[in-house]
Amino acid sequence: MSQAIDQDLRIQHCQAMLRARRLEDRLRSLYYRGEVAGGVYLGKGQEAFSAAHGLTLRDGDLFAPAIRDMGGRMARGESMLNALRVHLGRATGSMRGRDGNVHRSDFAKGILPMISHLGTMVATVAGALLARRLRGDLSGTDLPVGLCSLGDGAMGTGAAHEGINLVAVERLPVVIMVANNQLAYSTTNDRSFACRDLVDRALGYGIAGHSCNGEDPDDCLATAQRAIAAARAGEGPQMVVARMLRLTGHGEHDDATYTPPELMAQAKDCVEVACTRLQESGVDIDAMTAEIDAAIDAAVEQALGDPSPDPDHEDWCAYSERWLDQGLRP
Ligand SMILES: Cc1ncc(C[n+]2csc(CCOP(=O)(O)OP(=O)(O)O)c2C)c(N)n1
Repeated sequence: MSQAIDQDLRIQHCQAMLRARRLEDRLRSLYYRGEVAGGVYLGKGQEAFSAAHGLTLRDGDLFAPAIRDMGGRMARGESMLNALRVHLGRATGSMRGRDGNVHRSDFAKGILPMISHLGTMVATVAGALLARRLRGDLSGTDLPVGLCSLGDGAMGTGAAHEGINLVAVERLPVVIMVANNQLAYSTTNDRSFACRDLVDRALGYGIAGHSCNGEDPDDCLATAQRAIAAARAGEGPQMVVARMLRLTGHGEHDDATYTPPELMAQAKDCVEVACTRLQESGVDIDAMTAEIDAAIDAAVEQALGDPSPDPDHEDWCAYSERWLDQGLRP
């Protein structure tokens, strides 16, 4: 159910979604041009849900994105140039050309490097928040929040279960954001879980559960605001489950022809929904898109001109040592 959302927030939300969509469209073409080593994994269809949560976080919070969270990353202000440099394997990117896509982080913005897409980040977020509790930084009713992104497939892993149970027992200010995009690789929901809805699991863990329509941008914003506010206020972990369809393959090497046609026929594209709504209220979406595309053009040109890593002149220091040297901490 949609509820009234402030127009400025809707615009910011749509901007983050469009940045994600247009940047990922470009990554896709770079992949097909042979410029990207390794895979390209896109969040097409999930931008509204991801960006709503990213937008609702604030400085000092932690965000553990999964592979389809370009929306949330853009909403947190991740640099498009860095995302391109990492995908293109450039020495100037934050992974220094050692990893080609989804493991990039930005500690200054509280974005953690993904270990795996399959549930491991729940315990990582829990550990980071427990460390803050030990330091005395986790009391009161205005808590830093840890946001952890999972898919419907990830919800079937032992790592996710152990992590969610841990955050529940410790009553940590964690929001488990579950994007049920109805496919895990090619596995449909009926082969992934037997409960009515993944949100029903919240009850079993002893945490609050929220359902959300992932195709409705306003509903995504309203639900993210409710869940993150509750975690911040000390009400314990929250689980938000949204339904949408993955509108592309698992990765761009996969044409998704296995997607059941009846799911495809019912699916709505959240970016189109957001743009149409704003256009109807007088916002110039073409101008917004043109501005984003110009920024992407400039970033692509710069990243393509950047050097690849040179093994003869590598200092081989670990990424963690580098960010500790810079005084950054998760
Ligand atoms: C422990 C582990 N098992 C399997 C994989 C391979 N794998 C990567 S993504 C994925 C499917 C994930 O599905 P879901 O959680 O629904 O997320 P989605 O890809 O739909 O966003 C699998 C099986 C893996 N990376 N790690």
